[in-house]
Amino acid sequence: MSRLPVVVFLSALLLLCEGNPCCSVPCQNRGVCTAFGPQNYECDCTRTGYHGHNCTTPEFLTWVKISLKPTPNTVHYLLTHFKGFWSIISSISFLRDAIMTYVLTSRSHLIDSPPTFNADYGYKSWEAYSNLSYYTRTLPPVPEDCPTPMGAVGHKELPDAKLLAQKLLLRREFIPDPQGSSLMFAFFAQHFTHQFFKSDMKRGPAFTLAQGHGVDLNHVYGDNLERQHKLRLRKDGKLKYQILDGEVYPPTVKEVGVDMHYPPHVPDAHRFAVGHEAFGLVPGLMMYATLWLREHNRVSGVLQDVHPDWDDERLFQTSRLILIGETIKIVIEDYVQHLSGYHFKLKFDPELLFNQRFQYQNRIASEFNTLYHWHPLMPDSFRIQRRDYGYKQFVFNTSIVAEHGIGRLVESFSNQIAGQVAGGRNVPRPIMHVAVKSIENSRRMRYQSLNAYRKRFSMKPYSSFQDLTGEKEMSAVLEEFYGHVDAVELYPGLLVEKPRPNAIFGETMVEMGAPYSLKGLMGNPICSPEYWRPSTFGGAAGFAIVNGASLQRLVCDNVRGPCPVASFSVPDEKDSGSVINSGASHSGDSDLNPTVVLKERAAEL
Ligand code: ACD
Repeated sequence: MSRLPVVVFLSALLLLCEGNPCCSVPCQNRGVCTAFGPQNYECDCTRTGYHGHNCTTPEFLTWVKISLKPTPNTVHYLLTHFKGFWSIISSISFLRDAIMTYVLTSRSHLIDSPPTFNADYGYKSWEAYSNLSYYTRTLPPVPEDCPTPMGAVGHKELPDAKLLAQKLLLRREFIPDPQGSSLMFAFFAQHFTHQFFKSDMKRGPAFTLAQGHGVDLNHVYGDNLERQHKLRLRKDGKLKYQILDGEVYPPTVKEVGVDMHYPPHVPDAHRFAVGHEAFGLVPGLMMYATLWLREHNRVSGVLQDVHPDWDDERLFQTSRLILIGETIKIVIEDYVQHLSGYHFKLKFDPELLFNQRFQYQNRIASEFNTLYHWHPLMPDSFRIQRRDYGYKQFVFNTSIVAEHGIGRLVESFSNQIAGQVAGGRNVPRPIMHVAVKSIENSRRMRYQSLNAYRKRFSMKPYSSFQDLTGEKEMSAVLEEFYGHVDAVELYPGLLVEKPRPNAIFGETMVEMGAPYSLKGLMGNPICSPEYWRPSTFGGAAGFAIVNGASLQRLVCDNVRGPCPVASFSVPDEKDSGSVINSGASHSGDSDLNPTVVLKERAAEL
């Protein structure tokens, strides 16, 4: 687009906008707008690579870069096609390392570190930087004195949140994820993210109780020392547990005395106590909580064998670091790998960043929390060992966990397909209220529009409603509700966005989600040069546990009897129902890799 129409458009917006000239977001390319009275503003273009009144003129090097840079959709296409090519590239170690380093740096450079704004500070301040009880904000809130809720465009009032959700988000008929994500994936997402998305609703949606702002496993160990001490056995570095039917499960609330959120009808015996107060909500969460509890006690046993002289505290603390490492490894190499759909093999290797410009710190952004509301993943009902549970029977029913056992749950959840997240109209009715809340909370926090976020994350803004949804029906509803495509809100926009071909998400979810994710994972202190060495993890044995972690291994090391295939994607019809012999040696990768196991089984038959 030539620059003239942009300037004319921005000037027209400015005329419309009395009060605060920054409401129309005149500064482009991450330039910072400062108002001087109702008519004047200044754009600070420092280090943006652009100059000019509105930071719209690229410097020479920027011009070269943007001219050569492929679009995100092109890069995604290349990475999700040409399987043979990527399998060769992934097997050549220096090429794999170079590409992975580029993925990590190009993504994490999009995140401000140290963090900048929060819901109450749209300009830089020591208060916003230092107050860990807030989520940070990637884009400042829309100023209070703007003519419309989205700044200067769109209607004076936003559409009713319930009506909007009903017309655009509510599921008509279950739409399965074309990438084949399983419920094992969906519950992992829910379990894992609740350690850093933990809004303090007493104070409001802009506040968080998870002040570690990252992967600290507070959902396993509790988010404060008092809770942690109650959950610990205080012997051999272990966590408290109980034995049911010969297997380890979390202890009861009655036994340990920590607060858990259970409704009154849940009997004492079924009130399991774990790190996160809300994990009694669904059996999928309690399944993962049980797996990690078992893993913690298994790892502390391994450490104790190597260091018989270590006390309870050191065994506990070192086991926790190992579990943090295992989690990051599983998230990058199993979870993000699945989600990306890439044929390029992602790699968790902190050393890749040791000679790069990278800050080992992280602050969870409110927008990251909002975009992660992936409720369309949830099915209409939950099928466990051929029994179908509706929401009423599933929610707060922890008896399911010990009744079926962890192995059976893993098997069932790995075989049931989750829903597609983008594309609209796939939020199940029983959890629609969460989607409505998410819209309301975004408004309370004065989020900027979907298009403002697209620009912030180096995407072209959508030019029309149809450009956004890729169809006519929902785009007509959006037009009626918002009046202008630049006024579409972030969360509804993400959920109605056209999915990429055969994908779970649209472009914006990935281009925003990936930077937050990779920065959050690699910004963990255990990935820093001083921490990332065997001694941090108790020596070679502990370091090997971190470096050998996978979802399949987590399951096989912690279920009794035949080990089910544990997978973030559902198997092809012909493959379902496979088991892995947990009595087999776990020394190599191949005996725990579900694909390899399935192929080996197929060859046997
Ligand atoms: C890339 C890798 C592929 C990224 C693909 C999808 C990303 C979309 C959403 C976020 C996905 C996962 C979140 C995982 C971890 C969150 C960790 C947060 C830690 C604080 O192309 O870059």
